[in-house]
Amino acid sequence: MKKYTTLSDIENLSDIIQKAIQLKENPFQFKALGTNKTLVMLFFNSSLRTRLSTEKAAKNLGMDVMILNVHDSWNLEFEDGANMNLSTSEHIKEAAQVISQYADIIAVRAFPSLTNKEKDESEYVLNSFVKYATVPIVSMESATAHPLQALADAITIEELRTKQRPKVVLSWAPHPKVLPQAVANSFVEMMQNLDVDLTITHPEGYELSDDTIKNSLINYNQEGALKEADFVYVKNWSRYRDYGKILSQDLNWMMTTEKLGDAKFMHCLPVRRNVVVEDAVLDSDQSVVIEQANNRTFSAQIVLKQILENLDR
Ligand code: SN0
Repeated sequence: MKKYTTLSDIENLSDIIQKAIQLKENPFQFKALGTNKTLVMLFFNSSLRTRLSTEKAAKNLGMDVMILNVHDSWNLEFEDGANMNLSTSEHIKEAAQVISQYADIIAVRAFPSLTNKEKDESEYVLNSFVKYATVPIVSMESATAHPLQALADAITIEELRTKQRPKVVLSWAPHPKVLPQAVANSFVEMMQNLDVDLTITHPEGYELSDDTIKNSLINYNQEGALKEADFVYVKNWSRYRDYGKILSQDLNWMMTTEKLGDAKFMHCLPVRRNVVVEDAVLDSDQSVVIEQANNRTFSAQIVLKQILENLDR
């Protein structure tokens, strides 16, 4: 693997899922691979799981890890040809090359603005690192995608499925904040590439981009969509078409034990209790959110491993 910024960087999906599951059995067996290699993790946004699981994954492979919260650093300029006489102190052209002197792999978290659709969709932060860094880039959630989460979710479903082709439902949930579509986008794309029966359910107006939906089934009736589900992935996202907007009348979309039926409950976390999902679901043994979080380590570890194996020095 040369980089991991989109799911299409995965060469063989079923193979990488199986290899991640194998890593779990003996996480330290490739400790020599990362010795004397450094992962630099750059955060433009908050993180709990991503930061700790990716650091753990790197350390399991013997790597050194350095973390920079970008807001503690210089204000970066991304525009080509900018006249930098205002608030930005350093251009990404220098910054990315400089960080590359200290890193063998750079991981970046950069959420969207959710105000400027075109700019968000250009993925200018992530893609500037891809363009100007001289080492491989890993996305730790970008404006439009969260590929490490989707890989962890695929591992979780593979481990827990009790039938060849489980029914998976992505169910939108209410939320007080304007959230990205990234997790939903990557989850849908991942499910489209697995042997699952996928249904997406959300109120009208919350359609994801056509590029994401492709031929996937959308059912605006949550109850109908949830029938006979094996896995229910609950997630809020803000509107894509009326970009970054929230409709007001959403509250009965919260996931409850009644709606969940016999399905497993999935969420990437962090989750707002009793807004997105009621306590009884999260506190039941149908919730697999902790397993998902655990699999974040092995999703990151298999990705870092495959990139380390491809480093030409
Ligand atoms: C982020 C999102 O993309 O939805 C990260 C998920 C991995 N979630 C949030 O920002 C939730 C913040 C909140 O206040 O609930």
